[in-house]
Amino acid sequence: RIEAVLFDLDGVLTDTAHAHYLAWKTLADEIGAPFDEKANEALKGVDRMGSLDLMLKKAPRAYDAAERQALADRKNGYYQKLIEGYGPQDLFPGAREALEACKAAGLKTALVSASRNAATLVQRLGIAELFDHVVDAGTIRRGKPDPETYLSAAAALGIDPVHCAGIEDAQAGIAGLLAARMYAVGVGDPAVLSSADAVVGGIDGLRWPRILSL
Ligand code: G16
Ligand code: MG
Repeated sequence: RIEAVLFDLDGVLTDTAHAHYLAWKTLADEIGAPFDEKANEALKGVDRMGSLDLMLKKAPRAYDAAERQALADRKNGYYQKLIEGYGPQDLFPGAREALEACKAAGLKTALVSASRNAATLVQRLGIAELFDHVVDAGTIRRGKPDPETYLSAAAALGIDPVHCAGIEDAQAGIAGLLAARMYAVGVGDPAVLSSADAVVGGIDGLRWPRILSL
């Protein structure tokens, strides 16, 4: 029985996944590293420094720790510029309704984003009050695909992980949910998210009575 639903942010509730891609793409072009949307799939859900390391794999030269920190900060600057004007209009269709349906059904909800910008974003999107818990990405030692993000949310909600479902758009997220022994719902391309327990095209495609009866 599902008692809590854990929502990823980027790519599930709003289209920041594309903003992250554009920010990485700008940085990659500046340093001459080949990077495209296909390569970006592996970065989805992965924390900032982990994403940087993946992007730098094809960079023309190596970067030391101080340089990598500066590159990560630069990417975050580009990203923050892109999300400056975000508001409720940037929620995916059905996102608020999905959260409200969970609350109406008596389920607990949590935000399980790997993003250090997540708390700011949910405020701007006007959905902060619909979460019982928001994971602080800054306190997570091992990010997705490690299960820590999801297990910390379950602990904060006081719900056994096996009674949690999670909704994710990233391969790393589905892997993390399964490692946490949670029910994994993928949002996006079934070919990319093949290990998920169920896949829907978008958050508006989630049939809530079905999810609730799992
Ligand atoms: C998101 C994105 C990732 C991003 C990460 C860290 O995770 O999917 O691409 O690298 O957050 O973001 P920031 O640089 O803002 O801390 P999620 O878990 O919401 O999909
Ligand atoms: Mg995501």
